[in-house]
Formats: sequence, structure tokens, C-alpha cells
Amino acid sequence: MANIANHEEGSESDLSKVVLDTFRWMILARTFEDRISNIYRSGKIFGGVYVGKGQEAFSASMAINLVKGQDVYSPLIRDMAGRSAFGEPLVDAARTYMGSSNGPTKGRDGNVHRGNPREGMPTMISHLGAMISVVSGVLFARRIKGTLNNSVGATTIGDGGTSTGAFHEALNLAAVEKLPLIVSIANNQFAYSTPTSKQFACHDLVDKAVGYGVNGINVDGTDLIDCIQGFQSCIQKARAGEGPQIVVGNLLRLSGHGEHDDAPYISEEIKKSKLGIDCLKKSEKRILDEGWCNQNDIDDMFKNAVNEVNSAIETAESESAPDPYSHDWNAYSSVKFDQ
Ligand SMILES: Cc1ncc(C[n+]2csc(CCOP(=O)(O)OP(=O)(O)O)c2C)c(N)n1
Repeated sequence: MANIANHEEGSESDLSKVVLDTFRWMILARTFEDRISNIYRSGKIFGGVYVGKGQEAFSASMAINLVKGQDVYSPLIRDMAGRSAFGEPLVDAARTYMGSSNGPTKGRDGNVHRGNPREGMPTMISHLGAMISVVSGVLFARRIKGTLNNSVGATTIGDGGTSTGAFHEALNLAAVEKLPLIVSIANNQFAYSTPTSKQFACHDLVDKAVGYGVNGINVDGTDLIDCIQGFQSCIQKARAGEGPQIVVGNLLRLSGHGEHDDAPYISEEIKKSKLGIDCLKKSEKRILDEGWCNQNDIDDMFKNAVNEVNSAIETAESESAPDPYSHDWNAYSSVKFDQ
């Protein structure tokens, strides 16, 4: 259990506030993704659905520690909680899944390749490792233009993604240039069905940080407070000019790779291990044990999330798909990442 008395950033009340804020985003993400999975199973969603069940604490803890309007945040497929915590409107996600032409991809993409570059959230590229260079490029450009100031850039990758050449090249360059980059590695034990033992030979993923000459830490990805404090400390170091930071979150994906995958390759043994603990349930228990709020407050958080999800999905469902005869398919080329 993390020691709240050692919380570096301030008092216990600061910590309880950030924990409750982050917990709300976790609830919203879980409620939304559970609903989207059901809609997918009813055949109303084109394309795949990839969820972050079990990774919400790790995901939201990075984003909650970033400054919107200043920092860059580049989420990956399991970062619904982080997206919400960074300020992505829920309706943007609903519109993307439901194919609404009012959505950020204008109904051209049915899942996660959405972003809002003007708000500091680059549009997600699926090729594993690619977003590290994108975020590094933004930071590098800001440095050259003299607009970097106090900003940092953060992105996520999975355990499998750390085996790519793109990960290596981008992190190496960011380290050489001492960019204020935070890379969270969500070690959910599998890259699709490939276990970590077939993915890398190092003892621990955090050992990779040593090879690049950057700071790296491990956090318990099922423990909200450990995640919040780990990201707080690494983001602070990046802002202070200490170069790239790696935060490895150890957890288990509590779903298939996508909702089309029932994941028979995940053993009961690992599901029952500490890695398989549901971060949402663990956070709820800790919050109640600490007396940071009561059960009624938590029930209200879940009710509010259901209302928010209903409203976002109703809006998206009432909107039309792009008309292939009148739609300007080149509209995206006019969008510039003006940073
Ligand atoms: C360069 C590249 N190779 C392969 C893929 C296909 N692919 C998509 S997700 C995935 C598994 C990713 O595993 P991991 O990085 O551990 O993330 P997780 O899905 O477990 O969150 C693969 C192989 C891809 N998107 N990009």
C-alpha cells in the first residue's frame, strides 16, 4: 500500500482530491467502454472495439498530472480513462464509435484513431511506437521555436510495442536530446496473445530505461495511489529538465485484445494473481477505507457516469454518417498542428 504520509506534492487533502478526481474518470471510462462493448456485440459498430479494462488507474493517473493547454498527451488504444482525464469530450468518443459525421474523424474511422491536435492531443497512429516520435517531434519543434517553456509530452505504449524499432529510435533520440518526454509502458502481460516471456529477454521492462540512459520506475498498475505518485514524480523530473522518463505499470488486461477476442490464452492463475486485481474495485475500497468519501458518494459517481454515457451515445446515435456523394474527403488536410 502506498504511504500517503510520504506524498511528495503536498498534504493528504491534496492527495484525496486528486484520487477522487482520477477515480471519477476511471468510472466514466469503464461505464462508457462497457456500453460500447455491448453495442459492438449488437452489431451496431463497424470496426473493432479495444478497451482499457483493468488499465484505467494507470491511464488516468498520467493524464490527470498533465496541464491541459500546455502539455502534449498522446493516448493509445487502452487510454479511454486518460483521454477523459485530459479533457476529451465523451461525445467525441461516442461519435467516433457510432460513425457520426460530427465526430473528430468525421465518421471515417470507427474506433480509436481520434485526437485533437489543437488541444495538445495528437491523433493516434496505430503503428506501435509511432507516437513516441510524434510527441518528441512536437517537443523538439517547441524547443526550436522557443515555446517549450515548462511543457512536457506524454505518451503510452504496451509491453509488445517496446519491441519495435520505432520505440528504440524515438526513445534513443529523445534521450540524446534530453526532451521532457514521459513514456508510460502499460505492461499488461500480453501483446495480443504473445506473453511477455516471448516478447523481451530483459528481467524487467524498466531495465530498458538504463540502456537508453533515462530514468525509469515501476508502479503497481492496479494501485491508483502508486500510479498517481509515480507519474507525479516523473512528470516533475521531466519538467525540471531531467530528460525522458519511463513509467512501467504492471497489471493485466481484463479483456481480450479487442472485443472480438475472448482471450483463452490468459490463464486462470494469472487472472487470480495480484496482477489481475481490478483497479476500479481496489480504488473504491481504498477510498472508503481512508474515509475520503462514503458509499453514497460513490454510488452517485456511477449514476452520473451512466447519465453522461447515455447522453453522449444518444447524441451520436441521432447524427448521420458521412454522405459519400457530398462529403469533402480532403477536409483533414486543412488541419494544422499549430503549436
Ligand atoms: C508496428 C506494428 N506492428 C504490429 C501491429 C499490430 N498490433 C496491433 S496491437 C498489437 C499488440 C500490441 O501489444 P502491446 O504493445 O503489448 O499492447 P496491448 O495491446 O497489450 O495494450 C499488434 C501486434 C501494429 N499496430 N503496429
